[in-house]
Amino acid sequence: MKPAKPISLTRYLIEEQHAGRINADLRLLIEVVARACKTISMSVGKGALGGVLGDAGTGNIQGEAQKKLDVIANDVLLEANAWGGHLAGLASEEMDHSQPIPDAFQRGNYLLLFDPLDGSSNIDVNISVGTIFSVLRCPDGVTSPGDEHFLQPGTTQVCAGYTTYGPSTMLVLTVGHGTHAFTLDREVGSFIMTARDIQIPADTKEFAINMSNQRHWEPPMQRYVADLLAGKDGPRGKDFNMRWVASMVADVHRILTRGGVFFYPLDAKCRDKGGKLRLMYEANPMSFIVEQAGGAASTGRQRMLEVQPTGLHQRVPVMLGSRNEVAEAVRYHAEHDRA
Ligand code: AHM
Ligand code: MG
Repeated sequence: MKPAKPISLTRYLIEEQHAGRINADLRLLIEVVARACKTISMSVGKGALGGVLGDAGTGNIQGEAQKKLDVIANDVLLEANAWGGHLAGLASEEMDHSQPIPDAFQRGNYLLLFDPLDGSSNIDVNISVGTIFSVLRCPDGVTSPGDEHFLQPGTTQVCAGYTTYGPSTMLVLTVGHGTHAFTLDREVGSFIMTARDIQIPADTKEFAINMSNQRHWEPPMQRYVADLLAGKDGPRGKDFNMRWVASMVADVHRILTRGGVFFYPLDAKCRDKGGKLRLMYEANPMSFIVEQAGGAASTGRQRMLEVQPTGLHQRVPVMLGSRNEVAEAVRYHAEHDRA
């Protein structure tokens, strides 16, 4: 990552507004999300002392058991974003359907989607987790948006970001003019820019995948990863290293920092659902961030940001990161499909 002049998130957003790249409502929206993420960061950081670890005893629409922190993070984001007047509606991994902003509050022109606590299987073992979010425009003339109004391809996102709650808390953001990183100064309580215009190296020798699913992958994925593992002795002619945190935010953050590729491909276990990761609040925001950093993101068969969503909780295969390596994986899929 390139070091940056250490300006605050607030100053960065005001400069973007003065440059005509965002309006005041979007600036406020991002500030509110960032403030909510600071609150989540405090809860995550307290760990066992805050009584926030463990299962909530409930499940979400995806049939996944919710952790206490999944529920806490969702509530923090919902409350923070309800009353600012910048949003028309919200949708979350943890809610069956989207919610329009209540009648009691003023409504704005944006739609916010989020995964309040991604990687939550890692909470109880004190490994990095994060929040992922995506901002869309509410279609013209719609004042009380329903799920169908959120079903816009990733190319229409006006902002995407994630926060990683790791050794330090970082917010990584794009409004379509590069990808920038901000580190939380815990004493001051502000996000301070620590990397501007992040560029993911085009080539890499590092990949991230859950290898335990290997036998369930489609043939082109099996062949591609087998060639990576063959290293110098195989057709790729170089050795590859592997990392898997099982927190997409942490794995993507490593890729933004030093390059690499991340895969959650289709496998026999999740084929009926279309994949494991969710398009609207995981794959799309991450793909926007990665593309804005010079990387690429694909389903293996289509540019991620061009997928036309059909459901709020739709799942997709995900391949993203260093653009030449994503292109290699896509090539294996294309060759397989042609044959
Ligand atoms: P979550 O949103 O329920 O936490 O699930 C998404 C997470 C990603 O962060 C991560 O890449 C993946 O699931 C890990 O899956 P697995 O446990 O199969 O390795
Ligand atoms: Mg998630």
